[in-house]
Amino acid sequence: MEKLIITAAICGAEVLKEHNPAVPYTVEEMVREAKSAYDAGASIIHLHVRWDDGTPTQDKGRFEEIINAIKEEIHDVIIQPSTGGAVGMTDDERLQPTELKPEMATLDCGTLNFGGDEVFTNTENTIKYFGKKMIELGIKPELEVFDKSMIDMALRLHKKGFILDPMHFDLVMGVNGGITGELRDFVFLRHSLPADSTYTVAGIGRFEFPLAMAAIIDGGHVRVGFEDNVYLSKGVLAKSNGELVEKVVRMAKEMGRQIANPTEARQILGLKPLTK
Ligand code: KMH
Ligand code: ZN
Repeated sequence: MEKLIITAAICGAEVLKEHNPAVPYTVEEMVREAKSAYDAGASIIHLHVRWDDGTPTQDKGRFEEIINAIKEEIHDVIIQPSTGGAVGMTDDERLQPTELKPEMATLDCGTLNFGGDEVFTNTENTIKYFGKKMIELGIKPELEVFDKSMIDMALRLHKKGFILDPMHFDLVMGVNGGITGELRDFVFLRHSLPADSTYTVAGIGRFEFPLAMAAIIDGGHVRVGFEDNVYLSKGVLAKSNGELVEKVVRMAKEMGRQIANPTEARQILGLKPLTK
């Protein structure tokens, strides 16, 4: 079986220090959390950024500052900025980090309720616009799907040339408004993907580790991190993103699955090798 790629979603746009004091906002905190995840075995950092007071932003300069600071500490890690940003941001606001030409970025494949009155809007034209932009800039999209219909949308837009092969999906499961994190739904989504695609699974809250185990067994890949879940186990806050990654590494080892380093992750995902 392919080695396991672990992505750490270290920050997100919604989770706060009130939920877990280790949630990073400042440049130094971002570096600390990225490094803890990398040292534990993550090869991809899914990155949202905040201002020092915790406000989410897609500001290009803030992304640049934080990416440079992370890369100074961990040179070979794959940085995957979010183009989802936070609910309510405009398309062009969300796209700012793509101007830095990262290797990967997320591409959200549909609109969903996001709890309360919040709606995370991704119209068909938004997805086409983001897809085209990523092709122009040579960025590999991680296709974030929060429900089965979003896989179908990605496949339609792939046929029309807005998304290129090889496709890589992120099954985000358990968002309030999206598909549940139950195993039955994981099997449904997983078997709805093209055979030549790769996927990672991001289980929200209590679904994080059961779905990680399902993907480990199935040959998929795993995303963990404070964006999705702040607990190491029931009622026990994780001290760092690294602790969440360490748990996945332990689970993978028990199941005989080896962990991919960033070079191996690039090979699996069809990314260019690092030149220096
Ligand atoms: N913060 C959510 C509204 C992404 O990173 O692409 C969107 C999100 C998805 O987190
Ligand atoms: Zn995200």
